Amino acid sequence: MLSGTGGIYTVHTAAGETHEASMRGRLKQDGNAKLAVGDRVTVERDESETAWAITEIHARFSKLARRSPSGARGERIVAANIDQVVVVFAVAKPEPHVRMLDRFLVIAEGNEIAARIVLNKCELVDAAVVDALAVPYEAAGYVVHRTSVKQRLGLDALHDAVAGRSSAFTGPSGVGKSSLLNALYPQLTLRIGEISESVNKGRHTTVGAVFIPLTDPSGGYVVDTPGLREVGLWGMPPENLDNCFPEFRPFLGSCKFQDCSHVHEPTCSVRTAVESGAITAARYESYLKLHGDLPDPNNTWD
Ligand SMILES: Nc1nc2c(ncn2[C@@H]2O[C@H](COP(=O)(O)OP(=O)(O)OP(=O)(O)O)[C@@H](O)[C@H]2O)c(=O)[nH]1
Ligand SMILES: [Mg+2]
Ligand SMILES: [Zn+2]
Repeated sequence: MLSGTGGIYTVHTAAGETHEASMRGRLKQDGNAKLAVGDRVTVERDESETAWAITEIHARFSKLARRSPSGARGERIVAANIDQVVVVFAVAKPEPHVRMLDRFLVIAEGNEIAARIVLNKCELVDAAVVDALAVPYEAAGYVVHRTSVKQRLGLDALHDAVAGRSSAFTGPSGVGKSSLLNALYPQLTLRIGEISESVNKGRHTTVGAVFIPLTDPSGGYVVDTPGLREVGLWGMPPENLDNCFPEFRPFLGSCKFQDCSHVHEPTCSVRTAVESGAITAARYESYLKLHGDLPDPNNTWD
C-alpha cells in the first residue's frame, strides 16, 4: 500500500501496476485504523467487478512507529515493512539539533530498524563543521552520508545505500528529504519547499508519508515523510533506552547493578566508558535527557 486518504488506498502490485482500492467490508471496522503505508495487502476485484478491494492485510516484518502527538493514546505507525531509516538533517538552514537527531535514531533503534544518517546542505558550511557533527555518530557505528543536493555531492553513495531496499526518509522539515529523493531518482517529482531565507523555517511541504516504488533494476521503495518539528518517543520503557544507543551495548550487563539506569549508580560501566571516551559525552547527555523525559512506567495511562 503506497498511500491513502479517506478510505481510498493506492496499491502497487507485484506486476508493477497501481490500483485504487478500498477496504473490503469485513476488514473495515479495524482495518482502516491499522493500515499503514508499506503494508502488504491482497487485493481483489470487488463485487461490482469495476473497483479493487483490499481483502487481507499481511503481517509486517517491521514498523516505524512513534508516539501519537500531544496527549493522544497509542502509537502512530509512520510506515510498515521498512528495512532502514534514513535520518536526514541539514548542517545549516535549518540549524541541526543533535538532541533531535538522537531522538530519531532512538525511534529507529526502538523499532529495531537499521538507521543511517544524512547530513545535507554540506556546501553551506566548512568541512570541519560537518566533521564535528558527523564524528560522534561514526564513532557510535552509524554510517554518515555527507551530501549536497545543490552541488550533487555524496549522492552516488546514498543511491547505493537505498537501491533494492525499503528506506524511510525522516528528519525535520526543510532539511531536503524530498530534494534528495528527487536528486537520487530524477523521475520522481516530489514537491520541494521554498524556504523563505528571512524566516529560515521550513514549512511542511510534504504532507503524509508516501511509499514510492523505485525503478532501480534491484527494486526497492523509499518513503518520503513530512518533516517533524517534534518527535515523541512512544511508550518506551526507560529500561530499554540504553539498548537504543548502539555504542552502549558492549558495556551493558557489566554494571554493578543489573537494572542500572546509568544515571547515578556507582560502578557503572557506561559512565566509565564515557570517562574514557569510548562513549562520547554528547551522546551520553542525550541519553540522560531522554531518560529524564520518558514517562514513569508506573503511570499506566501513558
Ligand atoms: N543550500 C541547499 N539547499 C538545499 C539542499 N537540498 C535541499 N535544499 C533546499 O531546502 C529546501 C527544503 O527542501 P525539501 O526537499 O522540501 O525539504 P523536506 O525535508 O522534504 O521538507 P518537508 O517536506 O517540509 O519535511 C528547499 O528550498 C530546497 O531547495 C542543499 O543541498 N543545499
Ligand atoms: Mg518533503
Ligand atoms: Zn550502568
